Amino acid sequence: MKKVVEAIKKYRRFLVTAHVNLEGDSLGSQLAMKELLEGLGKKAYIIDNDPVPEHYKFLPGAHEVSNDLKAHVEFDAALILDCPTIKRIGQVKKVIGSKLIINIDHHVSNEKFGNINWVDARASSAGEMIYRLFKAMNRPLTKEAALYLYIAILTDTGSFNYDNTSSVTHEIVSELLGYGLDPALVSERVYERRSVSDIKLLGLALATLKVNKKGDVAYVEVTKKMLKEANAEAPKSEGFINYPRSINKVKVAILFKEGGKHKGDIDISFRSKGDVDVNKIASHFGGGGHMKASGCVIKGSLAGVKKRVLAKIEEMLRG
Ligand SMILES: [Mn+2]
Repeated sequence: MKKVVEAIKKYRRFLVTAHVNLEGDSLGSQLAMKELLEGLGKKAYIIDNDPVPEHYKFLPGAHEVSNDLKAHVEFDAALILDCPTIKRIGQVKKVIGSKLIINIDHHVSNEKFGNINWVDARASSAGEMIYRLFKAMNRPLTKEAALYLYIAILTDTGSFNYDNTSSVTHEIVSELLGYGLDPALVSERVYERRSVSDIKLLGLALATLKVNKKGDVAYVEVTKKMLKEANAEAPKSEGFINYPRSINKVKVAILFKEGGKHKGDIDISFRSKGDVDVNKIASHFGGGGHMKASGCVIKGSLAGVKKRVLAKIEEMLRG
């Protein structure tokens, strides 16, 4: 962290980015980082591979996120947030080129790809790390920054339900709420602005639920056909995996998803309950994440990919 603070003091212009498929933590931590940099009189440009999801467009800084990968921005260093691997920033890598990279992340699988790496797997979220950066640099929070950090922590802790939630998390959140945030309103904006087709897609996905013989592995799938049927443009399946995970005795939940950006890719998410390390499973297939939440992408047919993944999980569970 000391090196990050030094670099922020030293340089003047920063490109800020995060992983593809923006969500609460990647978006919130980037916007808060921009507030911090601008408060210090620095220039900050947020460039991401993917657009701001519809339900986050209410954030005051949402319009400051650019997807212009050909933008000619002058910057001295790139701040990469919430990314375990450099690959996860997608096409933004081309914009960064050979510039200095500062990697700030809380994924246990982080590959330390930066020139400066601040990785803290005990942090609940990248947002929590940016909060600590404000404190380390003696910078006051703004109401906007408090909102961004609150959303980052709220979403990455599963609304303070996952075991990355601690008394420290609540202390930070208590301070953030002191800036006049309205938690009920934030929750409604973040979680209750789904479209009818989102819910139809959830119904179709839940109908595919399967559980293994032992009853400790449960999985659902989202296919291209379902996307059409639900009239869903993109596979918006945030939160679907919580349903198989919520089943009694299930230790590993999986979501298999077709219809991602690259043809022939199956996107896979893993969640675990208890002491199964799903980061290990995802890492085996070239992905990564956290002990209880991870993901990977495998090329192949849905049936073939499912077979491979399920066999690996059985092997890991049964040794
Ligand atoms: Mn995160």
